[in-house]
Amino acid sequence: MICLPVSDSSQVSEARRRIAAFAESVGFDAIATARVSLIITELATNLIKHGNGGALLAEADEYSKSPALEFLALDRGEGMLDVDQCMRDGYTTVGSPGTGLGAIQRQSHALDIYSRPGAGAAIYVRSESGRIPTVAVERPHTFAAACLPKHGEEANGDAWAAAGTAGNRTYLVVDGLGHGLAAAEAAQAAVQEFHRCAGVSITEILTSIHQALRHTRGAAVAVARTDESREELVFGGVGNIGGAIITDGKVRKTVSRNGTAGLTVPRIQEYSYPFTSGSTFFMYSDGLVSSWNCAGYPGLLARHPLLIAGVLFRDFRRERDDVTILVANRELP
Ligand SMILES: [Mn+2]
Repeated sequence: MICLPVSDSSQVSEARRRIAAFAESVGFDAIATARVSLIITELATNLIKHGNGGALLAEADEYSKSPALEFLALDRGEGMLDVDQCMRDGYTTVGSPGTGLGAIQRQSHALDIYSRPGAGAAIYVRSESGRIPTVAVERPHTFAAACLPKHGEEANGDAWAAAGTAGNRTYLVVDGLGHGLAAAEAAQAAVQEFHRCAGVSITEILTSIHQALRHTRGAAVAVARTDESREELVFGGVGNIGGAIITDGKVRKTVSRNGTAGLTVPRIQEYSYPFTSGSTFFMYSDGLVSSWNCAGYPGLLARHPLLIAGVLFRDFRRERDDVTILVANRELP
């Protein structure tokens, strides 16, 4: 995931250039790249005008059939008093020709906003190549993750992955020991092994990843699997990867065992938790402060999973570590 600070107007064109190049690199055609440029210009301009500056995040959606990018614009500015009113074309809180959010909406394949007066704004935008933007608000995925390296670091020692089908999804979050290149190697080795063996039991996946990481510096690893027909989520972890299921405002944290995959692993164990209608699952590395919560964010859990992850990233990330926040909703009605 790319994270670009945007606090003055000189950074708008820089953000547009970098993210347009990123779009081309993942296969966006010229028309789709032009749409991305427009979206980024509007998001970045908004951050400066309304957010007192903020951050622009961009990631390719690896679980999409056609090339797709997802963006987050995060700020701690005055927030939008009335999101619906801000969305209506022509409306703007600072007399610029009111095209900001309306223009973004017209150019995007999905748009979602979480904002509260005085507590900043978070905007999620999805953009695809090869398809004319039609539906402005949709939820193509019920899971997503924000995964970013420590500030100033190129390599990301954290990683995540998903496998399986709707209602029976298996998730991985891995945090390579320390940070930087060697941590990233360990994390990528875990992702590779996960994709190789994601169909077997949680305990077996963790055992295989432990073996696969023997020649790396090691990592904290956790794997979770939803089984929606049984209203159940199974979780197993080695080391410091957190898990939490929030249902009707009640938080149930999962259990991981001590140890480091690739180095020392005690008995691997998996645990089962209720995952019922209305449950949201969180899985995260220790780049998120352990005191994070959603209690102060009315309505947030109804938003797009990446928007939820973005708000938590903005407000609860630890500055000195890589961070991963995976958010998964129930997928079947
Ligand atoms: Mn960490």
